[in-house]
Amino acid sequence: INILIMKDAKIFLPELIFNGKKLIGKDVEKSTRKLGDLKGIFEDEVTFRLMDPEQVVYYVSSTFPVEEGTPGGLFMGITYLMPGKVGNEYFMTKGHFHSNIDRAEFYWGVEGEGMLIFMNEKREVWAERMYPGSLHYIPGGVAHRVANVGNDMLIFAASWPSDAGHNYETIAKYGFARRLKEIDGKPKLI
Ligand code: PAN
Ligand code: ZN
Repeated sequence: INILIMKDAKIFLPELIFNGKKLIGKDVEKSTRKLGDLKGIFEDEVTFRLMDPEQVVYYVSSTFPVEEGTPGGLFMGITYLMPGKVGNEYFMTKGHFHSNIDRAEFYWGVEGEGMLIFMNEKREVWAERMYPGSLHYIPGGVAHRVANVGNDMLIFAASWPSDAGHNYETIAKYGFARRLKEIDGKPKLI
């Protein structure tokens, strides 16, 4: 009897679309990092100063379904990192530890060729190649940064806990213990 009078549960369309390249939806927020915002992260400061500070190095489209800092929620963002170099050092993201340092994250490659650089609290550095379909688990306590090692735009996606937070200060002050440079046409962590 009950079954006969029960209404169907609602079926909705998704609020967000990730069409493999773009994150689409009403609450998608875009942030942009220009060369001028990345002062101090590249080694060759002479070359850096000759470059256009207005040049866009990367932008991130993100969705924040809950308020920043909420325990248990998740965020997602797609990063579009341009090809280029400052001297022989590839264009890269600022890089950060999470403010709640034990919070982990997934990155996955969507388009282009990249290198995901990891550094733990002991300042040990390692890297993984990033390419369409590559999936990367970034454990808690590990700083992360991505460099574009190809000739085209690098697109990668990320999902991180809503209470991770971003600590950019440690990397701004001490950097990564190694730099990813193009040596004899190949990326090397030196
Ligand atoms: C990513 C990064 C994004 C940009 O969404 O925030 O790739 O890199 P920076 O934040 O280092 O400038 C992420 O790791 N979120 O936690
Ligand atoms: Zn992160």
